Amino acid sequence: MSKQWWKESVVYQVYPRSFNDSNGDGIGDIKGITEKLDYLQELGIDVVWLSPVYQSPNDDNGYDISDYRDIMSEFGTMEEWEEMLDGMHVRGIKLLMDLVVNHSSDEHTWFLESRKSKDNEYRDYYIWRPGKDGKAPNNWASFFSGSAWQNDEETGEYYLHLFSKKQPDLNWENPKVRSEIHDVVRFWIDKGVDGFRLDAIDVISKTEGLPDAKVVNDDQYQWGGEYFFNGPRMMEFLKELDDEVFSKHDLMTVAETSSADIDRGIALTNEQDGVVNMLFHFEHMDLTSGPGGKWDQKDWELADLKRVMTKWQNDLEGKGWNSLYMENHDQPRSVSVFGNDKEYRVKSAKMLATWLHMMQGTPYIYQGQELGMTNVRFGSIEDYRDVEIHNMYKEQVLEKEVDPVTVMEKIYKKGRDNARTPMQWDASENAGFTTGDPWIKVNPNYKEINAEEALKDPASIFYHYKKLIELRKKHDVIVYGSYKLILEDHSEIYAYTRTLNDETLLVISNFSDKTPLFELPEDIGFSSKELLISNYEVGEEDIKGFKLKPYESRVYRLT
Ligand code: ISL
Ligand code: CA
Repeated sequence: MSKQWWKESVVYQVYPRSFNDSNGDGIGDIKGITEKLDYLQELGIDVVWLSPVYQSPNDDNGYDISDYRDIMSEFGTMEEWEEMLDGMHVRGIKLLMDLVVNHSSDEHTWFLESRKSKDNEYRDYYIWRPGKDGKAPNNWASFFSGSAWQNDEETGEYYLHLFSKKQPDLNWENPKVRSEIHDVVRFWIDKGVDGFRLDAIDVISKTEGLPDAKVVNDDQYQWGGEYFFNGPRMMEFLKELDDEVFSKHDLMTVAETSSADIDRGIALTNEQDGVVNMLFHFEHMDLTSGPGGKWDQKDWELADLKRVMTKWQNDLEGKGWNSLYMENHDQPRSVSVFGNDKEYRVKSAKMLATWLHMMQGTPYIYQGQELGMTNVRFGSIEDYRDVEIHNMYKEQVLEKEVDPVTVMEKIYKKGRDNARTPMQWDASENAGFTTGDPWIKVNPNYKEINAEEALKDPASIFYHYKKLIELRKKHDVIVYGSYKLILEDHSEIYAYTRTLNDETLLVISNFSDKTPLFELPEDIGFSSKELLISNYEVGEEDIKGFKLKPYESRVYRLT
């Protein structure tokens, strides 16, 4: 397996709106990030993935871009962005920008032109169709509820928007659009960025004719995924982007692909003719969703988590590369879903961190994950800010007359604002995030859970992450070792090994508040053992068989 810096790195995701507000307007900003670079350096991360900071009307918090070459006024200026980048580079931290090019904002000049007339030179930058029998051109549902089509008065035609109606899909079939996108990427490479995260990149190519989705229930709009996920020209478009731009530089690239299966993962990331370095698949995140999507919720099972993670570990080995993540700005807090955010919050957050970081792939930490930040339950829908949450709430409560209490419970479980409450810096008002009114409320638990406390406490989750990152730099086996699941059928313990030459890591995690017995499989032989990290005090124990404490995790290095 080839050695690469991006395999050896740990990435930290910053969601700028919620990270740190430097000027008291209640909105996190670029200067706010620069102020916290020492904090990131202390943690030891190698790369920052910065969610979008481009000019945007913020219908979807920057994922609706109105100018790809300018910084959002609320976030600061290009000079401040350059200072931030310099501040990162001086500290040995690299920067990934978010590339959101499946769609733009409807306030982008391309779209303002495009909507003007059917023969405008920008018309074909977007996907316009006449209506059918006074209705939308097809029955596709948007990711964010309702129809994926919006009728536009100017010309009477509809435009496609897989996300919000302020996020019209760009028409990648048009070579001019693709070359504009290449230019945007070059612009940021010239400014010195080190890579990109490719937003929703598995929906850029739509099936010709945009066929109606299969009708599976009596909803007005239906899921058309089979006609826009992994569309016929997706790999060709990405290959072109790689050939023309990415491959000419030493970049790190990661594809966000909510639909990817193993074959797609290999096609995207293999080192021969792949198009990106690694991908975010969603299979483990989807364990809490039923067939009806994210609002059709169910409980996850450890057996399924083992099956999914193990499949990606084994099947990508030597053929592609994993991103390891349990959180981001679209997902609820991992300690609230996969751990225990009450009595065992600290223990289970450390266990999850260890369990994830010891796998094969590049680990991602989402801001606040290193503090064990938790989900939030705001009392009123008015306290929520996310367009996805509001669209769903309106559809369910106003149109389908579902009981609002039921809908709020769904939001508490999976709403994206769980991850978007302000970063908890200290115990002062608004968690030290802002001196003004925060754009979204702070999680009320900030007095207990915050960075200042964490930095004072050698046993904090923060220092546990720091140690995991340090271990990664010391032991090649953590980066390059091959994975093997052990104790496959155990209902509480998730254990695996990583092996490189004559070194084996033994990673044992208890995913329960019980005290199950760990029994070492007989075929794991060793002459000496070294405990690399744990979340409880561990004595000189015989590891052939021992009882684990609630959410205990340990990593041994066996030689
Ligand atoms: O998180 C989801 C829904 O809750 C996913 O379906 C998500 O919308 C999808 O993975 C694409 O996400 C990305 O693009 C969106 C943006 O809203 C997300 O924040 C971003 O991560 C549109 O740009
Ligand atoms: Ca601000």
